[in-house]
Formats: sequence, C-alpha cells, structure tokens
Amino acid sequence: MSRIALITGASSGIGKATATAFANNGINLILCGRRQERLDSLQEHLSKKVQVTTLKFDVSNKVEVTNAINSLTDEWKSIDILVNNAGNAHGLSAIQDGDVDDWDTMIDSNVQGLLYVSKSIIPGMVERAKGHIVNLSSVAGKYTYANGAVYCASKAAVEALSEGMRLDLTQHGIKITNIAPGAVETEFSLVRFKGDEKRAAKVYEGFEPLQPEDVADAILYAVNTPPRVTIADIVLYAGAQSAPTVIHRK
Ligand code: 8X3
Repeated sequence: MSRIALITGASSGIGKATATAFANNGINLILCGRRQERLDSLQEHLSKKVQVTTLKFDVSNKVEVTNAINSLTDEWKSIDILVNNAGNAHGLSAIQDGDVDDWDTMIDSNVQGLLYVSKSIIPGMVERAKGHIVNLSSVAGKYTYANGAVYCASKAAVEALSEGMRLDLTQHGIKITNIAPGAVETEFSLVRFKGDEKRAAKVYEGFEPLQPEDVADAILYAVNTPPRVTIADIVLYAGAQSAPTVIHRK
C-alpha cells in the first residue's frame, strides 16, 4: 500500500479537509472520530480515490484509543503519517469564572488525547524507522489571550509536545510538524460557545477567516517534503489577523 495516514477528528473541519487533500494526493486514510455516520459518509466519498478505513473512538478515552488502534490489521498498522487534529475549545471566560468541566474536557482531549493516540502509534514508527507526526496546535499556544487561559495552556502543551517529540524522535527517522492556525471558520466557535450560533457567527464577522482547506494545504506541504526537509512549525493567520485577538474587521 502507498502511504497511510491516520487522522483524528476527521469528520469535520480541518480533519475532514486534510483527509480530502490527502485522498487527492493518493494517501490512504484511517479516519477517526466520534461520529460514525459522518466517518461513513466521508469514507464513501474518499474511497473512490484511495483506500479508506474508519475507527470510532473518543481520543480522551485511553481504553477506546488503545482498542481501536490495536484492532487495525497489520497492513493498516503501518501508519506513515499521524495527524493529531482532534481537540476543541470549551468556554471563553475569565479564570475565576471558568467551568471546571470545560477545563477537564479541553485538557482531556487536547493534551491527554493527543498523548494516548501518539503512544499507540509511535512505537510502530520507531520500529519501522520512519513516520511523520503533525500536531494541530494553535496561535493560542504561542500567545495567551484573556478569558482563554486553559485553552491557551492546552495548546501551549501541544507546542511543548511537538518540540519534545522532535527531540526524541528525529533520530528514529520520524518528522514532527507543529501547525498553529489562527481564526479558521469551522465548528470551533460553535463548540466553544456551546451551540450559540449567534455568538459563534460573530467571531467570523467583518473579515474573511481562514478555511479548513487553507490549513490542509499547509499540512499537505509539510508531509510532501523530501527526507532532507523538516517543516518544524507553520503559523497561519487569516489575512486580516495580526495576533490571536487582533483582527481588522470591516
Ligand atoms: C483557534 C484560534 O485564536 O481562536 O485555536 O484561539 S484562536
């Protein structure tokens, strides 16, 4: 089989756009997510181009992650590219008003989840002496903003994990790419604001936000570089954005 990529959070947003870009480039896919119907419909669509399988699990559930990845056949287990995309923001409020359950959800998926999935896949990459891990961080991991302390901290952890993974795994032939997008129009804000469509829409008002496909293009560029090149870090802002919370709206 040609290259195999496992993508978490593949059923929407950046994960889905990345899956589509990979399929267009002949990369076979293991689509992972919590919503089986969405995974099935994406599989149906993309399997016209490449081989596609799906795994339903919640990244924050250690047992589910291990069982799902262990259930892959040997052929599918030879994962060349891991895209750690699953993650979310929950709430936007000052630390004194923060909801502890929101904090748990962010730390559990953005940090623990990324670690559980990576732990299930890295030993195989080390054994095969090749692989590429793409971690979806955020500009929020580079600059902390007001009311976002815990989300920003979770993404700062991703930044540290990308650096740490690179330090430990480069000698094993494994590349690590950290991707830090700014304002991308996805379900991100709808999830952050718990389904409040008006509040979510306001985030993207008065400027043209990044689209998931823009981030997918950057990921595709990173995974298609020759062995002599490691794309360590890519920061993407929307055209009208100059910092995470500085957007020039019309
Ligand atoms: C998403 C970007 O700036 O809304 O990670 O935190 S931001």
